[in-house]
Amino acid sequence: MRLVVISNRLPVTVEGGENEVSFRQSTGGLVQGLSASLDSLKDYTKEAEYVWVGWPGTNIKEELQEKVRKDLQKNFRALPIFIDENEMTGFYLGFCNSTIWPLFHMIPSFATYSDKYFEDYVNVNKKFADTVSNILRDDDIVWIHDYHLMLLPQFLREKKDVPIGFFLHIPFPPFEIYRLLPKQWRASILKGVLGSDVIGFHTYTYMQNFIRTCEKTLGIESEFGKFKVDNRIISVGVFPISIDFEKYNRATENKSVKQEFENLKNTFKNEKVILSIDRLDYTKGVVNRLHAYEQFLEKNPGWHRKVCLVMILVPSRIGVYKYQETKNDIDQLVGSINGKFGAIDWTPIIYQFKNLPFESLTALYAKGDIILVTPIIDGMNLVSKEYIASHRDLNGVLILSECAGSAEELKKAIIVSPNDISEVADAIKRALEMTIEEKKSINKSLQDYLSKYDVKWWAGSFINKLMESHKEKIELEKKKDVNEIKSDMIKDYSMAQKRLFLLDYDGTLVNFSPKPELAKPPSNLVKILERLSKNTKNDVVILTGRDRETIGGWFRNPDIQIFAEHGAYLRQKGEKWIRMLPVENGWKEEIAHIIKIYESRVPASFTEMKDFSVVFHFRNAPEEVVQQEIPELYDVLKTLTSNTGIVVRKINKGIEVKSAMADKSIASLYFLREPYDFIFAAGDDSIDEGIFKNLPKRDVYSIKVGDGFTYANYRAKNPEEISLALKELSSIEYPKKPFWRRLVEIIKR
Ligand code: GDG
Repeated sequence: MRLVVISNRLPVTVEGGENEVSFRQSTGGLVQGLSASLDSLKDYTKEAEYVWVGWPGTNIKEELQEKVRKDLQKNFRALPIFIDENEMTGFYLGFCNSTIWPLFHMIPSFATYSDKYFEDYVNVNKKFADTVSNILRDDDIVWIHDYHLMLLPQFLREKKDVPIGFFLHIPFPPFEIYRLLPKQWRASILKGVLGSDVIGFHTYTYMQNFIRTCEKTLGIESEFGKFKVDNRIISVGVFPISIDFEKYNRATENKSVKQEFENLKNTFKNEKVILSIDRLDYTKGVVNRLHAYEQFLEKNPGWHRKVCLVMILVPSRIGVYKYQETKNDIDQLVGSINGKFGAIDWTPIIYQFKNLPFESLTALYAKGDIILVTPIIDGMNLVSKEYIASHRDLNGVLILSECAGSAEELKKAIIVSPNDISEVADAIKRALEMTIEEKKSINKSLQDYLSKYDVKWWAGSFINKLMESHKEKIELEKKKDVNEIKSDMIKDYSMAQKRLFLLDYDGTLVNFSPKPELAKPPSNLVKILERLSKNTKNDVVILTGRDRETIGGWFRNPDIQIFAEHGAYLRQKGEKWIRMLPVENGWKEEIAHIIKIYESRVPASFTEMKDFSVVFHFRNAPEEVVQQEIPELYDVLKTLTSNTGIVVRKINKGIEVKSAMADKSIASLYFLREPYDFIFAAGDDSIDEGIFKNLPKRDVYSIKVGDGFTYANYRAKNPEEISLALKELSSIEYPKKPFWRRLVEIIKR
């Protein structure tokens, strides 16, 4: 097995001369994280076999491409994707960084929408799919990274069915912001990501946003972080990225880091060092941070000459206007603060706009008395984690924005609102005055956490999940059709002494029809169930959401047992209907009132009121209206009923709102208390899965009707296959009446 890592940028940058090229290791959150974790993948991939696919960071002349490809493959296990300069501009500076980046960071006013950019985005994603599919082996697993490649999972899946994971390194915005993308783009992107088997986010908030956005945009439904789309299960999970803790923690053992650290100590003999280290980006909150530092200096003249803000800004996305604008604002503000407070012998801000080598970066981390990490919004933020890890003496203070993903983990830091300038200014003072004991206790616990949940843990847990979901998929595909196991089933049935049949009705015993009342059972089906239930060894139970009058009217034979309205009513062998649940239906009118509003908007829809549920049917409504109105109604109903005993679920062409206690899977337990040595259970939708899960492991023939994920052991293509199986079972052991007996019966009539 080989891991194929795909990201927009390769971890090596190729610098192209006219006739020659040289290679340089790239920096950046993702690169740092993955490089460190690849070694730890030995557990999953033999000898950590991997290949990294991505853009080499520069436009390479066609004549040089073959040489670059060979060098990268040989020395870096990397496969380059060469992209035309014009297309790259539209893709990277355009759609990625002028549309997705601002929108996903919830700054919609910075986003631009251009058809040409989106076209480039599609084409580049296709190019990745073409190149990768050419090298993919059957036993590869693929891990795609970040917002540049959100269409790739689907494009790749269409070419080769291998396990595909996708990880988003930036936030996923709430639906209301995501919706600002033009309609076609927003659906394509979600469908693209859903081509994966596992989708990972840094935090639960991003994950929830994604799930809700998929539900509202595509009308699909999730359960326990899993989508079932077509015949695939897609798991959505939280995997907070981290750092190579050991590498940062031991950095000062390195000779040159030690030397730089000593130099810094000399330079800042009389000043406390406040650090500010980021890639140039408007999301990082640098301008606000400078205002806070300014206010701190204003409020605390006693600290003048005793502090210095060392600000490193790493050049990034040169060519995107908003970045140049942010840079201008920062330059101006630094000048103004230094001008206002500085003196011949004191510069309040030392500012560098460049990329530092790792040694200088870690020496700075180790020396910095305080670090200000105050992004307006940040997916995770690795700088905050690297600083804590690098401060081996436990003597630093992290001031961290509550809007960084890392704030969900590093709760013991001084947490601030990045827009509250006074709060940040006061936090600087508090940090400067913090006792060594307090700092040590905070940093110790943060370091303990980071050393345990490091980047290896991150990558390992993601890959683990991907492997698990792959195993699950193989199991799912292995499930046999009921026709293939019939002879075993008949044999087991014949030998059994006590048998149970748990049968869903709509979609399982009969096909769906345009109107619920038309899905009447054919007379042969009624006869089959009558024959089966007449056998004293058998308990035949229909479990349905239908009301008891309808279902009871269709199956009048008292030997057939029925749970109606999802288990709210039971008709046991030879008995009358009994109510199984207490009546507590105050909510029904309220829900019906909301549904009525949508009924008026959705032509040909209607509402069915049952004793324990309200069902909104729209099977005959025009598809475009359904797509427009139903996700909204579903969302409204779910929100209104959260934290109540009411559940909302999608059914075939409908939405059902019911008491949580009226639940077929709970009802099935009523019969499952008894020991049976043969169980036949059939169902077609997600609610029947609850029944399948309840069944014992042995002597069970559980059958899912139709495609899709299931906990059942076997599959049937349609209700006809179920009827046929039941028919065959019903004719076993049903003793043929002797001729004289039949004659007596005829005479009696
Ligand atoms: C994205 C998400 C998420 C910085 N300056 C220098 C330098 N760096 C390195 C740091 C750190 C990385 O760059 C920056 O990572 P961040 O996480 O802070 O931010 P983004 O670049 O925006 O990363 C972010 C991340 O992806 C991972 O998922 O956390 O939220 O936006 O590793 O050390 N490295 C060197 N010199 C520098 O001057 N060598």
